[in-house]
Amino acid sequence: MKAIEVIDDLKRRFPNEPEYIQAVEEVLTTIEDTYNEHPEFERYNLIERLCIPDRIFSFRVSWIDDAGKVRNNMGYRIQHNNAIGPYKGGIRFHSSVNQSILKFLAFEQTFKNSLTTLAMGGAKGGSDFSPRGKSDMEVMRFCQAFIAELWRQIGPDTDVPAGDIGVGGREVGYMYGYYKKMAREFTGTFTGKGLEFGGSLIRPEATGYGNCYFLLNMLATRGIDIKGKRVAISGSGNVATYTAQKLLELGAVVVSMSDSSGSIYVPDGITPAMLDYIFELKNVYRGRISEVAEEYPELVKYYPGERPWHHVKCDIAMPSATQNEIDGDDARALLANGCIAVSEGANMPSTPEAIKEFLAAKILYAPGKAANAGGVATSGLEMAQNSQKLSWTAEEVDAKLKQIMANIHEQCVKHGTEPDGYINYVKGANVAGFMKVARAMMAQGVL
Ligand code: NDP
Ligand code: 2IT
Repeated sequence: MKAIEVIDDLKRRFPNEPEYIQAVEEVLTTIEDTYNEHPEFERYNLIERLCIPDRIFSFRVSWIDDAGKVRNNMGYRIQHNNAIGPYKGGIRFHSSVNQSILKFLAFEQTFKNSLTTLAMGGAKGGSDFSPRGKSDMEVMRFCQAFIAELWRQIGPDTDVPAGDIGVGGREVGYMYGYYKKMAREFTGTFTGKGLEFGGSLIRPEATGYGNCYFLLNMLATRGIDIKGKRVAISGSGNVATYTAQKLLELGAVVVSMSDSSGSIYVPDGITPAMLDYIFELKNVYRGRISEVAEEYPELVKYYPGERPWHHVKCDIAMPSATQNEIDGDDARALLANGCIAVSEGANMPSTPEAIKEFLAAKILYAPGKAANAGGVATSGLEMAQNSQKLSWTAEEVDAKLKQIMANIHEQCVKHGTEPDGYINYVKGANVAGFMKVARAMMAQGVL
């Protein structure tokens, strides 16, 4: 396999899908050598079958808003690969959603899920519907219309969706409820469910906590203590807020958060009371991050329209908002400001140019498919609990999450350590994630 030839061919066949091509290119260029050590892979044209999703469902979602107007959105589910387990991955509701973005996410999910060591294939779904500014009833009607189309394609051993951007506990509850009504079954077909109906303790916290655990493993390779380290976080949703919570517990100083309208800079660090305010602001009032600066004018500065990377002096960056939110300039600014580690809560937040900068500077750099895998891993634990009709304690789930993140770190070290000792986590995560899926695909024949 020549990575460049496969990529060129995919570009020709899918010319309007830049995010998908970007994700494929990152993986193929790092696994090329390993792949070519196995001529049997090429005989089975494994690479093309691994890059192109098994199937894509796309459909119109029609719903009625509070004013009685009929609205139409697009809905999708990409079932990418189920070689190692049922399709598994989140659902994203955001105005930017399109097929290219969901294809990149489903592709990434396949490798991420493989890294968790649990039996989960890769999928992703979503809609260009945005819950922002919609009433609860509108969100409910939309979720029901979305599942009315999708329910036949998902199931506890077929395809198990969960949350992502714009989809949290509220949306999962509405979608799961409608799924249950249509399928006439009470099974673990969604993860991220409410605790009263099959959800797992620690699932809401898991992506952010898991990213912090991964970061601790990375810092340990250089004997660095997290206490007192200044951390810039982007986003202020599920992943960002629980990352901040765990960082405060660990004694780090969280100096920024953001949303799509701008970012806040908190030179002395976000306090526990401020973080409580942010949780309430985001989850109850569904407000904006700018309101934190209004509430704490002496402590917080707001930068409208800006991402956190330029104006914040930080030791560590944990991008936790969206794809391509750190470009080459942002990466250079972070490095110039003394950043020693980047651990990605979001999926593909760094552009290829930014990744090049981080690797060239030989800082600790963890790609999302390793660092944010704690979320889906805990979804896997939720599936296991649902199958057994049992609930584990928060301590049990947290201990398993820590162990899984340590395992992922170990796999990255094993497959990504370069001759000079530098751990290339991009290569490590891609090679480790790929090999398990590849072996499973080989064993199952051409499908
Ligand atoms: P949320 O919807 O809870 O939060 C998303 C946050 O990112 C919000 O602050 C939002 O701001 C901001 N954001 C979204 N889109 C953009 C954009 N285009 N530009 C700038 N800011 C943006 O989502 P999550 O916290 O769940 O997800 C965040 C990231 O983490 C995503 O990349 C997701 O794929 C990834 N992830 C999530 C997991 C999970 O379990 N939830 C697991 C693994 C990865 P605003 O309110 O203004 O839109
Ligand atoms: O990107 C991700 O890993 C998620 N949004 C979580 C997926 C899941 O199935 O828990």
